[in-house]
Amino acid sequence: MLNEQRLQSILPVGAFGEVLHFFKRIGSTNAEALKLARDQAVHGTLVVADEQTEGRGRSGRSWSTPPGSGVAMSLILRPEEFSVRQIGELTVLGALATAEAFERLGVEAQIKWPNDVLVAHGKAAGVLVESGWMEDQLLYSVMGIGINVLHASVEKADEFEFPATCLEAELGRRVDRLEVIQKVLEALSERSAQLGTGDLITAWEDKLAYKGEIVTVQGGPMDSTGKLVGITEQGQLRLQLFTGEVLQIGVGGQQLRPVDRS
Ligand code: BT5
Repeated sequence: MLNEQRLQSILPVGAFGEVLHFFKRIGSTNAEALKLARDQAVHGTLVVADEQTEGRGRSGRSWSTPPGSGVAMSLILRPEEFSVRQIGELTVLGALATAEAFERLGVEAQIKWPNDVLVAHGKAAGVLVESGWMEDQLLYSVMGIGINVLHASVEKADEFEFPATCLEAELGRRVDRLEVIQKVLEALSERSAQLGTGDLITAWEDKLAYKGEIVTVQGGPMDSTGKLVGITEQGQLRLQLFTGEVLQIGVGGQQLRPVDRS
């Protein structure tokens, strides 16, 4: 069971979760965190919900968090506490920390550029970073992480655009969502010290799914197909087209798909 009291028992983890807002049911933890950030909530404020009714993915897509089965968490991050070189680095941090938390729980995880955490080729988690700006000045960011923990979290998997899985299916045992949150926060805490250094990108690239394979990136200015050769220091995808040219694609709302896994 996930509740405020149990969550408080593991918080804070490093700089995260000194302030907690827990909801049994909410529209979107990211929407709530953005509202709190506008109202001056402090760096590291954590919003967690047992169920989301309007969970958000990127580019207007949705994220499903049925009750009692998944993790929906959002962290408020203030730029004065972080040396973020590029806003895209926060997506890197979120996906990497989630993948590392999964490994500490006992499953191998890969990152499908830019924001999905895959286990056994199925999507088990997604990251959504949203920010508040004043003109070109970054005021705050919210890092939202959605994780499929128990079987019920993927009961609507037929409706998803990409195969989905959950930790319970891959570990073959029930998993305590509190433990998942704790492990993610620990990994975030460790890895956030590496923001602005190349270390984060190197670790991310080691876990990159489909490296050396042919993939399609859809949803940018145009769809592009080519060999996934890696990522740049800024977290852009390096895609080698059939002409030999290497494209660098910045983190946005795109969707990456393998073309042929045979
Ligand atoms: C994401 O978007 O993967 C980002 C998901 C972020 C969710 C967290 S939960 C806490 C916080 N509060 C929010 O409101 N959001 C964040 P994207 O890459 O655009 O993928 C969205 C697509 O994933 C959808 O169009 C579905 O096809 C699929 N999908 C939806 N729910 C899923 C689930 N539980 N597991 C796997 N795939 C899912």
